[in-house]
Amino acid sequence: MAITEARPEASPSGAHAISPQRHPIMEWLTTTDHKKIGIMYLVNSYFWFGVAGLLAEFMRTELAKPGIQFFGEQQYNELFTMHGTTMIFLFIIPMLAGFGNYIVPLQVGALDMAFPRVNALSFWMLPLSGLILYSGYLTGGAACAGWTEYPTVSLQPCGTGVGTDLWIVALLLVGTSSILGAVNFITTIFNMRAPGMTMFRMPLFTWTMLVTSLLVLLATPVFASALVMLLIERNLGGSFFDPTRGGITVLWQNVFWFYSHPAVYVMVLPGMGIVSEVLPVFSRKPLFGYKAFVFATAGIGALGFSVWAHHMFTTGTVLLPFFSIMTFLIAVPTGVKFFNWIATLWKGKIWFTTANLFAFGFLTMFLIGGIDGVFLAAPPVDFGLHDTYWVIAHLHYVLFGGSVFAVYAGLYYWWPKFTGKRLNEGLGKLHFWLQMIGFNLTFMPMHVLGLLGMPRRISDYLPFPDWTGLNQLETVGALLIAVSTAPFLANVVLTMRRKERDPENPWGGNTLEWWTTSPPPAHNFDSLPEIHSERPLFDARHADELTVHADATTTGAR
Ligand code: HEM
Ligand SMILES: [Cu+2]
Repeated sequence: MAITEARPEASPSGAHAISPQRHPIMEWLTTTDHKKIGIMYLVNSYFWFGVAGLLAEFMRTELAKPGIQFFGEQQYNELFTMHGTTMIFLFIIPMLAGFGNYIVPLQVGALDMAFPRVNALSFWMLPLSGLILYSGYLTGGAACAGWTEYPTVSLQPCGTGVGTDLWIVALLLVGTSSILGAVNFITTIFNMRAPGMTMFRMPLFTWTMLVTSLLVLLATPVFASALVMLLIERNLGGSFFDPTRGGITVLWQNVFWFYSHPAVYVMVLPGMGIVSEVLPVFSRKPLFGYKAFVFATAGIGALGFSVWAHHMFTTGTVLLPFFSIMTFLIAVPTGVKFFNWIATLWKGKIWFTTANLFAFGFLTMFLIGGIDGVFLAAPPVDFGLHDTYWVIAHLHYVLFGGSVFAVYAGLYYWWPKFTGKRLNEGLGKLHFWLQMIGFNLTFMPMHVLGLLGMPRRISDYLPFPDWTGLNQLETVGALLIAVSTAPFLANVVLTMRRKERDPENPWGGNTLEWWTTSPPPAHNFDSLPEIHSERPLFDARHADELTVHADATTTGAR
């Protein structure tokens, strides 16, 4: 293929060229190479995915029938708190940052992140905060007031233990890590792009990481302030939230959601970016409406700051029409993106790889999650569904159906970049279908349970026959999700042990990360192509057929 001819020869010395004497373990522990740090992010986050998944299986086992089986109320409170907190703060957010770390410098043609040592610091805070969070279990009880940690609960007997303080400290660390990471991404993207890589020639994943980083930078300090207030209130006699001591309870909710709603986009925008890399490559077409996609991403980011109080409709303290309308509005740029994706697929030569299947999984499941959310955006509906299983269905269709499917799309797509070898497609497809079926079995019935009025965050429920049946279905689904990861893990091991390597650019990718070797050398690139569009490799392959103008600002080679 022309692409291998166009690719420059990489240095034969490879990644260890910089420090040949160091022990490989020391090399990983002290590395400032964004690729190694990216891999550590991914491995660490995936580990916490497993831990939080295990807690979810415990919850589903408890809920398989009415009555208390294994976990009493307090233990169940700890389970869903630790599950939600871990999934969000130790898995999804850092997992996507891991992709960003590995891929963004390569996609913009940079040698590394702007601040490599700060990058290492951002990473190492994460395993530490995980240990701090889970050490709560050693102090007689982990945090138990939900991942939202409302002071109405966290200041009450349930939350008086040290576990809640450890939760606060752990999240302060995660927040600091995120902020440092965001500064690093923003600086790298603004200042370290290769010659010719204008903003509107950047790959879409890089664009989504830029907008995500801006959200993190603006929102996370607000969350940090809330955490510090809660820490002071709990330990130093402050009174911010406790109304019996002059505090305002909904203050926490305002500050918390001012961060946590934008954080939803931190968890989803990079996933949209991954899907926007995967779909065009496997449809053999450029993404339809590149600029519209970029503006829609920026629009979602900006609107994301004006909707936080839709989590507080039932408190009676917020202006319902305003927050409702703003929430409906967010569906508009999201809809634009769906048009981008569908039009990209339209008449494309679709290649049904595992990565692409997961991207389709993202499109369909995230769409359901989005529609669930539009229902909740209508206050009269929300008043009925608030704190029921409908909300649990909605949040999992967004975060699992959206983010997790996108994460797997990214893993299958970029695995040959990380390792030089593709994952096995047969096992990959088995993984996809088991997960797809398990996911829907688990979370689709939650809509019905929500409509039937089953509240969230309960370890026991009344023995209505239709509740029990649906709950059992969900438990089976949750087991199937766990089973679905077995082919994936087996795939990873088998691929690692396989000797022969795949072509450097097995999918025919068009963005800069595919210009260099797989895996890339420590310094990333030996040379760079001329960049005239958002698909420099396509241009290089078709240089003889196309007249590309160096001053073209957008997509030259259609
Ligand atoms: C193996 C797959 C999963 C299963 C079986 C599962 C199951 C559950 C269940 C049963 C609850 C409800 C607890 C309750 O209200 O009583 C829950 C809550 C939650 N889950 Fe999951 N979940 C899974 C994956 C995920 C993922 C991937 C994420 C996010 C990335 C996530 C985020 C959350 C959050 C934020 C909550 C709310 C916790 C709270 O109420 O404080 N879950 N999950
Ligand atoms: Cu929200």
